[in-house]
Amino acid sequence: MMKTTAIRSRPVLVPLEFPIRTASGTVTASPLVLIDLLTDTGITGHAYIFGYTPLTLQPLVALLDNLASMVIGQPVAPQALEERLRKSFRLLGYTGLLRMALAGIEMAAWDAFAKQQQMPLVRLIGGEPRPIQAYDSHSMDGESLAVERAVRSAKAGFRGVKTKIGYASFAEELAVVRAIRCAVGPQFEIMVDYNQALSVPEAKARGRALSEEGITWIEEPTLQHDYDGHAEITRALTTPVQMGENWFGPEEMMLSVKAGASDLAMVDVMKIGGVCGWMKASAVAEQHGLPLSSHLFQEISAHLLAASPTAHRLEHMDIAGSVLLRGVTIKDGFAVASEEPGTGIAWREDAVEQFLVA
Ligand code: SMN
Ligand code: MG
Repeated sequence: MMKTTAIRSRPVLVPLEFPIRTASGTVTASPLVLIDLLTDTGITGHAYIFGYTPLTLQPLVALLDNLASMVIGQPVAPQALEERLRKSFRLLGYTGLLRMALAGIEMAAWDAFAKQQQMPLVRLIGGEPRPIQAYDSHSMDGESLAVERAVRSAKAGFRGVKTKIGYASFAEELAVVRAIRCAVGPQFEIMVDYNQALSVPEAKARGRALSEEGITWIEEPTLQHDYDGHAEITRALTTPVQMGENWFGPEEMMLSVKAGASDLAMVDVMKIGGVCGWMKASAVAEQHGLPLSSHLFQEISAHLLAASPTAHRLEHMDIAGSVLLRGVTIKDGFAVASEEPGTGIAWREDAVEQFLVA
């Protein structure tokens, strides 16, 4: 059985074509930790985690360096590894930066294991590679840039875009939505994302006022941990409510689903706890009839959605492309997972060197 010999974690600050501007803050450059899981066969598993702010990079690297001792010398059996690591931290609690770091190790282990089995991840977990409809995910861009980006996405073959709202006035965001609709036509999907910015009453008011705009989903209208508040908004609106990117683990997804917080589910493979966490979340989504979409991490999410029975939409937001040799393939608005062994994640070492954070 292949065994881990080392874990290498490198913090990088990767340029973004556009800042990720949201109603709850802006990410101007992408803070990533690139993780390599080295093995005694010469195979190396690769994964990255997203730190949201540069402030988390050094703590995540320090945490990963400390966690390495729990993995080195152990077989690269990703499910057993994830279970053992998860159970080791029951007293501390398995959330926050710890869960993010452990998910990074787990995803790198799955990449190494899939390479050893000479299979793309989707096949290793029993799925069939299949195209997943994607949407191009934009920011709180203001009317003219929002329209410019939507038109560019449509020309690139996407069949939908997400625009972030939560502007000071509802009139502003209605103007943005209507300007996009005017530019892309009635068949194009428009999703909106409030990034937790509204109170429940304001979310109900604005959501109702958007009800005739043909919006595909309204995302995180209120605070992400307020499952009852989301449920009240979901009950009040006709437009589907989307949430889930901030669920730390399937356990938080279960609490949200039990509260009836949303009509749709979107899972962040890092926060949900890696591939194992995703597969449990996928089962919950199927049991509760929730269409399942991804949050960030488009390369590995293309594999995981292809193996998810209620797969809905892949979020296309390129937070790591500058340091990757290959990105996810988008054909006619559909994402296709790489057919090469593993997850398809590999570093452009020259770029890694350039963006490394000291
Ligand atoms: C989002 C939030 C924070 C960083 C990247 C993206 C956003 C999304 O909520 O859904 O893409
Ligand atoms: Mg979001």
